[in-house]
Amino acid sequence: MVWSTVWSDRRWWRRVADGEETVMAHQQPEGERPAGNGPQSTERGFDKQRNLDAARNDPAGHHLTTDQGVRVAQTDDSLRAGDRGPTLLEDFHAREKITHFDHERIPERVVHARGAGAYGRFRVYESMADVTRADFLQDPELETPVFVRFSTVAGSRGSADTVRDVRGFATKFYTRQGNYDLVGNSFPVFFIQDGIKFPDFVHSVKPEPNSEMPQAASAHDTFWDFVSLQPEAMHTVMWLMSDRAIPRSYRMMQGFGVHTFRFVNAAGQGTFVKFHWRPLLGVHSLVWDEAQKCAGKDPDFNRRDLWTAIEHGQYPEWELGVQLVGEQDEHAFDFDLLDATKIIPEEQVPVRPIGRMVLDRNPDNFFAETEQVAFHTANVVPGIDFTNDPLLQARNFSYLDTQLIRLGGPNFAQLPVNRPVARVTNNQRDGYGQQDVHVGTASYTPNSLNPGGCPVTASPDAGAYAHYTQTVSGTKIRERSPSFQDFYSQATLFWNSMADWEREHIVAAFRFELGKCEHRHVRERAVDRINEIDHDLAVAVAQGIGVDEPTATTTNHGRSSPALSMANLAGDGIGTRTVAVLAADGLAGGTLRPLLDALTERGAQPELLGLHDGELSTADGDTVSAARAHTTVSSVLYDAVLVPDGPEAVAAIGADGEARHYVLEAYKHGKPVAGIGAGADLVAGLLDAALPEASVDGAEQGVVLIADPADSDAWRRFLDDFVAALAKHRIFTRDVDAVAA
Ligand code: HDD
Repeated sequence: MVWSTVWSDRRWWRRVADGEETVMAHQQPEGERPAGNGPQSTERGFDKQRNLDAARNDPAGHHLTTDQGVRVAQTDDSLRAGDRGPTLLEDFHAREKITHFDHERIPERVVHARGAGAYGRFRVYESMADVTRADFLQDPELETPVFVRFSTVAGSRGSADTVRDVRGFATKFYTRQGNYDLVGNSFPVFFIQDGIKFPDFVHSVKPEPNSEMPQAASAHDTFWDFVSLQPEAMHTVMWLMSDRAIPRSYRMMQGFGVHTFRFVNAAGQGTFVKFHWRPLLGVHSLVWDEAQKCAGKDPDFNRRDLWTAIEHGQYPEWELGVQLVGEQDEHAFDFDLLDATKIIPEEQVPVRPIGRMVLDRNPDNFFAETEQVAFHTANVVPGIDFTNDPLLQARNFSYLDTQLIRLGGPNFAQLPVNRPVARVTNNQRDGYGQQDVHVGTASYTPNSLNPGGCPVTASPDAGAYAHYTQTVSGTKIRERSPSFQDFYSQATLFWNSMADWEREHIVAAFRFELGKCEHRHVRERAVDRINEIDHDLAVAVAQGIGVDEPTATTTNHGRSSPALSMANLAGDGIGTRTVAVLAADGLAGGTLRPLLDALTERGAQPELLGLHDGELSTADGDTVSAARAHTTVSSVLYDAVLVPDGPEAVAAIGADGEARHYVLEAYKHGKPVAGIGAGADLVAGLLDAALPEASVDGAEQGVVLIADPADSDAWRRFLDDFVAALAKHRIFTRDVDAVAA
């Protein structure tokens, strides 16, 4: 019997749907039960959570035991000869406890060590049968469980979240046909074209080997030495210098499969495909000064943001899109589809939205799930295949290999988070940590000893993977194709597509990064490379880092792609935006409550930050609770800052240097700042003092003030203006350089 027969068994389906009993794999009656880690069926499809239930260990209602299940009476003192005597070897409990602790750590991922994960679901909008036979892309009614892990690349497991880096965006689809892993990044391109360069690239960006500095940063000599000697990196370097490298939230970040993959339909026909994830909250980033401060104020900034949103039921969503290219058009572009340093401009091939993913459950245990999850680009299902992209080919080797050392042997696919919901049956045996109890005498194919010679192979019609049929020929050669040799056109395309503020941030990023390089020749060579992208950009960078401006003038091709600019990807909602509402005793409760309600109704998250924690007395004799004291957090951890009304409270806020800093720092970072009544006077006064030369208020500048909150028209306008400013995310038209914050 093959699994498809088991799982289309109507009897079992009915039992689950009717809720007659909780059915788990290990409770299935003999004959119906899938051996090992079988699929878990629900009305909605195949439920990974049921599959995980078997592994969940909840201490509620249980005694403390040894690993052998023996109950423990005392775990605070080791067994000893006399109360001041030596510890006895006989103390099996102490030895087991300490030994297990000694072995708690496993090697961190060699890249992408720092990450955060969540479970969710994916559903396709309409059948994609015309291009792929992948089962999870056929039926809009079918929900496929997923686990997603976001990560930074260069830093260690304990490094800060908000460093300048690419972000990993890896999705494991637990499909009925087996696990499909889309192991992507937040940039659509990569630094190198051939995987054989990956160790070189990673060694260059990791901390320098003599000093192990700097942590989680590309701003050092070895990185810039490498990328300036390996110019294929320059397109991705442009993305790295842009604000894309400091996302406001994983929930506000695009994801890309990067490579050109191949869809294959039931007729065996192939179509090239690039994958795109688009966040429904829009694409937003931090600013660099803020990102650096966040790294100290809250090193878990992005991880906490994802966790908290899911805990609050604000489930992040992404739309999956594809760019499809017919095989006949493989050579229709001025770049090679197999070159992972290139995008297909969306103006040339539009992104077709095909489905939606929502993340709605945090893991129960970071180590068991987020740390032990093992992604692999070669985890594909029927209907999805590879291309000859040499970066992808190397990845198809590396991911399996790395799990063997990281997770300690070949049975990592049996770890709960990695277990497919599809039935696993094969003749792979033994190894460290084997979880399955394989039954039967024959562990080979073909055999005549197991009933029916099982496990037997299946035909593609019965769901077996069929590799795309392709004629391959060629001379054995260690050489890059001439079609991979254009290193700069798309870097220029990216630069040309940026809004003014994006360009300013890129110049500042180059100056910061290269300004950290000790070797002058590295700075100079990097400027030469930038000059190949755009002369004006290179001049601007050179001026900031004290090297000669490049004399060679280069020609910018002038093309742009609007889809590349974050200015065009902002979205318009304020869902989950955080607002720091500064508060002190004596604040005006009458205007505060409707304000908080109005923001909350629109999905934002205002937080009352008291000059002290606990209850705050309001001017009308009531009390409100502070969410926390303002000294425990910082303006950089919020999307906007607001000072409410109440002369007594505002006087106290105005007298507190840290509270004043909230307003000025938020302004410097382009965030909306708002004030009500006396609070408006304070905000205006602070900004006037900081920028005496400039006219800084005005809703269009994101400075939203209301003098008289009792004026209902003005109040409505105030709310609308504040919401509109929040939706813009940042106001980058401000001149903030003079603000000392
Ligand atoms: Fe990789 C991890 C994404 C090129 C070798 N990679 C890793 C992760 C992501 C990516 C998201 C973390 C997965 C997780 O959360 O567990 N990697 C990419 C992308 C690439 C890329 C989008 C280019 C398009 N990677 C790449 C190359 C190689 C590797 C060329 C090797 C030849 N990557 C690895 C690895 C890692 C890894 C060493 C470390 C931990 C792991 O695999 O599980 O095998």
